[in-house]
Amino acid sequence: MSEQILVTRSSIPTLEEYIEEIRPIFASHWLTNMGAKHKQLQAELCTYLGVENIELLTNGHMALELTLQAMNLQGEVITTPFTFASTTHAIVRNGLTPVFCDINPDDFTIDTAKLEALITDRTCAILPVHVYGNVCSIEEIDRIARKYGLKVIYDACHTFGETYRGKSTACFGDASCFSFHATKVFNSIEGGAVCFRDKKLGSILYELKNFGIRGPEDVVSVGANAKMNEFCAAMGLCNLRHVDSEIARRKAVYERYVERLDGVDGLRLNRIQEHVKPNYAYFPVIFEEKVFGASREEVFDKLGANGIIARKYFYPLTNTFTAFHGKFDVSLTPNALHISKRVLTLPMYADLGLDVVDRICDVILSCRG
Ligand code: T4K
Repeated sequence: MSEQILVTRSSIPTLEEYIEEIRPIFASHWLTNMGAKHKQLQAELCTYLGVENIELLTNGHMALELTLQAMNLQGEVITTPFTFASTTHAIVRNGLTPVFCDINPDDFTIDTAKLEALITDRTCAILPVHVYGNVCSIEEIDRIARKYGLKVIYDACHTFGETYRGKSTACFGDASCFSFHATKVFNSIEGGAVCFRDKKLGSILYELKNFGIRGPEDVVSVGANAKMNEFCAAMGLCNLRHVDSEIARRKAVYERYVERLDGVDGLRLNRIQEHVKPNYAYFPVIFEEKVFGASREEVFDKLGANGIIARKYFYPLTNTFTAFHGKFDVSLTPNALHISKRVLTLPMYADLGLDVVDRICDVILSCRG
C-alpha cells in the first residue's frame, strides 16, 4: 500500500537553510532564555503581523493560559466548546469557569446572538475561537465587551497570516493567541505567541513565561516556564520566509477540493468569509447523512481503509469531555453538537498533490448511497 495521507504535514525549510539559521547558535552556545533568534523572530513577526506588541512562548496553549493569568481574571469566561482541548483547559487551569456559548452553523464561530444572554455579574471575559481560520464577529464581540466591561482574548491559533478588512487577526480584542505548532500554517516546531493591546500586559507575560522572575533577586509572580528556545525560533525564522508561498499552495488544494465537492448533495463546505484573506488552514466538510447517503463515520472509515487519515476536528466537544463529566449541559450548545457529529477535516497542506486531492474526493464520492 502506498504511504498514508495524513490530515496535515509540517512545512519545513531545506536542511541547508535551517543549518545556516542555527549556525550562530552553535557559535554562541546560547540556546534559550530570550536569545538572539528569539529577539529576531519577535521583531520579524511584529512586521509580518503589523503589530507593536508580541510575546513569544513555547506553544499556543501557554499563550492562552498565561494571557488569562496575566489579566488576573476571576469568575466566568464565555467561550465555545467547538475547539481543541487547549482553549477550555486554559480557562479551567486558571481556576476560571467556562460558560459555553453555541456556535453559528455557517462559520462555526461563537454565536454573538446567544452571547449576551450568558453574561452574569461573574463574567470577566470572552474567549472566542477563530476556528479553522474563520474569523469571529469581531465588531459585535467588541460592542458586547465594551457594553459590559469584559476582556476579549481571541484564540487565534488557526489564523496565522490572515487578515480581516485588511488588518491582521493579531490586532483584535485585548489579546490574540497564536499557535506555531508543527501542524499549523506557520510553525516553529512548537511555539506560540500573544499579540496584545496594552504594553503592561507584555511585561507581565514576559515575567510569567520565566517563573515570574523580574531580576536576579526578585520573583514577583507565580510564573511558569514557557520560553521559546533558540532552535524553535530559528525554525520560525526560516518558515516565515516561505509562509506566503505555502499559503498560496494551500489555496490551490482548497480550490481543487471545492471544484470536486462543491454542490454535492449532503456535503457542506467551509466558505471563505467576506472581508477575510484566508490562510486555508483546514478543510472541514459537514456530512449530512440522510442527504449524502453515508455518515461521517462511514466516510472516515472508508478513507482510512484507503490510507487517507482525515480527522474529526472538533469532536468530541470540550463540554462533553470525560474530564468534565457532569459539569456542563451539552444541550445548551445544539449547533456545536450537530456540527461536531458530522464534521470531517480532510488532508490539507501545501505539499498535498492535486492528484491526491482527486483520489480523496473519489473515495468520498464513492461513499454515496
Ligand atoms: N487552540 C486551538 C484552537 C488549537 O487548535 C490548538 C492546537 C491550541 C489552541 C493549542 O496550541 P498548541 O499548544 O498545540 O501550540 C494537533 C496539534 O497538536 C495541536 O497543535 C492543534 N491545535 C490540534 C488541532 O491538532 P493532534 O493530537 O491532532 O496532533 P497529531 O499529533 O495527531 O498530528 C496531526 C497530524 O499532523 C499528523 O497526523 C501528521 C501531522 N504532523 C504531526 C506532527 C506532530 C506532522 O506533519 N508533523 C508533526 O511533527 O493535535
